[in-house]
Amino acid sequence: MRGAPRDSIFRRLRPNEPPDTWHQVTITMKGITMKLVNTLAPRGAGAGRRIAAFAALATTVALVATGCAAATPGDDAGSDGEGTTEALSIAFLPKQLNNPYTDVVLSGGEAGTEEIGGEYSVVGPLEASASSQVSFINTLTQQGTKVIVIAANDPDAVGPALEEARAGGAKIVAFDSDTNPDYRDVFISQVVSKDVALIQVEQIAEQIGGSGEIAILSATANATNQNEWIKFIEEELASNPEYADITLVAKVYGDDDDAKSFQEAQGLLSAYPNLKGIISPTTVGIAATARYLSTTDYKGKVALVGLGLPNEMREFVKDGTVKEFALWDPAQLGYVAAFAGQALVDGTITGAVGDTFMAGELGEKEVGEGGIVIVGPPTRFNADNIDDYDF
Ligand code: RAM
Repeated sequence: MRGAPRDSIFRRLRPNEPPDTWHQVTITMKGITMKLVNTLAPRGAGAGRRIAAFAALATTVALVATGCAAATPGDDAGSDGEGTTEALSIAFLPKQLNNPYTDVVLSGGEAGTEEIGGEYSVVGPLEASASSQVSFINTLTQQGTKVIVIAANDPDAVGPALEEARAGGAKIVAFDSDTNPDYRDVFISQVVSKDVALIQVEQIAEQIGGSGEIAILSATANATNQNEWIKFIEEELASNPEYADITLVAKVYGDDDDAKSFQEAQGLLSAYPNLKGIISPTTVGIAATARYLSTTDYKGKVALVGLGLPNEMREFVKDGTVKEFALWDPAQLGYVAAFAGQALVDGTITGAVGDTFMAGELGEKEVGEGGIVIVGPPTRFNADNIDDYDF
C-alpha cells in the first residue's frame, strides 16, 4: 500500500474532535489539490446560515469542476514507487456537490484513493435532477477515467452514458444511490436497505406512541436510495400489526434543497393539522424540517425522525425538537468505494456474488446478492450519545 501513513479517517467517530474540517470539498486541477473549507460555519451556528454559506462556496467549486473535470493527478499520484505505472484515476460523482453529507462521504473516498496510491477527483452537479450527471460522465469517459464512483440521481437516466464509459474500459462503482444494476459493476450500500427503513419506522412509532398520522419528507422523487427506503417503510407500515394505527398521509419531496425542504415541512403541517410525526430519510430534509419545527409551537409535539448528520442535528436534539434519529458513518462509504474500484480494475473482483476484496482498515468486504457490498450498521443518535460523534 502506498500513500503517506495517517490516522484513521474514521476519526470523526472519536469524541471531542474539533470540527475544523467539517464542510470541505477537494478538487484536483493541473496537479494541484485544493481543499475548500467552509470555516464560516462553526458547530452550533444556525443551520440556515451554514447551508447558505456552503451553497455559495459550492457554486464556485462546481463551476471549476465542470471546466476541468477530473483529469489531473493528485498530490502523490502518478507513480507506483518505481516510476513506471500510471496512478489509477478514480473520479467521484455524487448526487450533488452542495450537500454536507456528500462532503463526509468524499472525505472517505479521498482517503481510500490516497491509500491505494490512486488519483482522486470529484465532479458533480449542484442540483440532484435526473439528467444532471450525464455531461459529467461523458467528460470522464473522454478523459479515460478508470473508475467512476457514482451516486445516481436517477437509476436509468445515467445508463447510456455509463454504458459508453464501460465500453471505453471504465469500471463503474455505484455508491449511496444505486443505478439500474445493468449499468454498474458493484453497488456500495451504506447499510441493508430494509434495516434503514425499519429503524425509522420503529423510531417514529416509539415517538408518537404507536398511533396517528405521519408523513415522509424525502429528497428527489427519482433517487434510488430514498425510494427503496420509502418502499420498505410503506411495506412495514402496511404489514406489521404493531403499526396498524399509524397512517401515512403524505409523501413530499424537498429535492435535497434546504429552502425547498423547509417549505415542504411547513406545507405538511398546514395541510395536516393532526400530523403527529415526520420521517425524513435525507440529511438535508431532516435538518431543514428540524429548523422549521424548532421555531414553532410544533417543537417537541410533532416527532421528527430520519437520517441526519450529528453535527447538523445536535442543536435540535439539545433544544428538544428531536429525540432520536439515525445514520451510519458516511466516510466509510466513500472509503470502501475506492477500494472496490481498485479491486475491479486489478481483477480481484468482477462484481459476482461471493467476490471478496480488502478495504484498507475496514478489512475484507464481500459482494452480495445483486452485486451489493454492505458497509456497516446504522446507529441511533440521541441526547445520550450525540456528543460522541463529529461528522
Ligand atoms: C442525503 C442524500 C443521500 C442520503 C443521505 C442519508 O444527504 O439524499 O443520498 O444517503 O441523505
